[in-house]
Amino acid sequence: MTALIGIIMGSTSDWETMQHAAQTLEHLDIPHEVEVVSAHRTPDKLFKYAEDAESKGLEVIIAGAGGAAHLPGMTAAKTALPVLGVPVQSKALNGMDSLLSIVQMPAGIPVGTLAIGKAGAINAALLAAAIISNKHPQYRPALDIYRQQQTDNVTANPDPRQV
Ligand code: RP5
Repeated sequence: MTALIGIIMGSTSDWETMQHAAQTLEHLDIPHEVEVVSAHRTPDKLFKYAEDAESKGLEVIIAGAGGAAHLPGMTAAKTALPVLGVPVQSKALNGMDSLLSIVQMPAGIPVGTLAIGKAGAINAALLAAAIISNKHPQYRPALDIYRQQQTDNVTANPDPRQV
């Protein structure tokens, strides 16, 4: 099935974080693709990926990167598709560098920026799922079930000492 959501990341070292986006989309049964595309090490590949994304069927791109994290912003500069940025937790600055690099886009080229690390990766997948569900309502029930299960888990375990 043609991928609707593209997950890209600046390095294989980002996979530890970005696998949570992929796992979430697998759980929701939404077709997606995963690829390492580096803004700094493979800039030509990044341009081609972003330029081809829409014509090959992608509707949302999730881009994770750490440190001087230019991948989400440069991707957004080369495609009109929605780009969701995930700041990967860097070793030196705990991801504050990644967050600020991704979130502080100049007006005109938006990147929807999520939280640092695993939470951001999961939420990027959920947000991407919500976006594509507007056009593909068959994916909406899985999102509703996901949320209901969270609610059920909390209400079924109200005493934290027993979890
Ligand atoms: C960024 O540099 C990547 O997104 C990664 O988070 C960071 C470190 O990359 P490696 O040196 O681990 O390949 O471009």
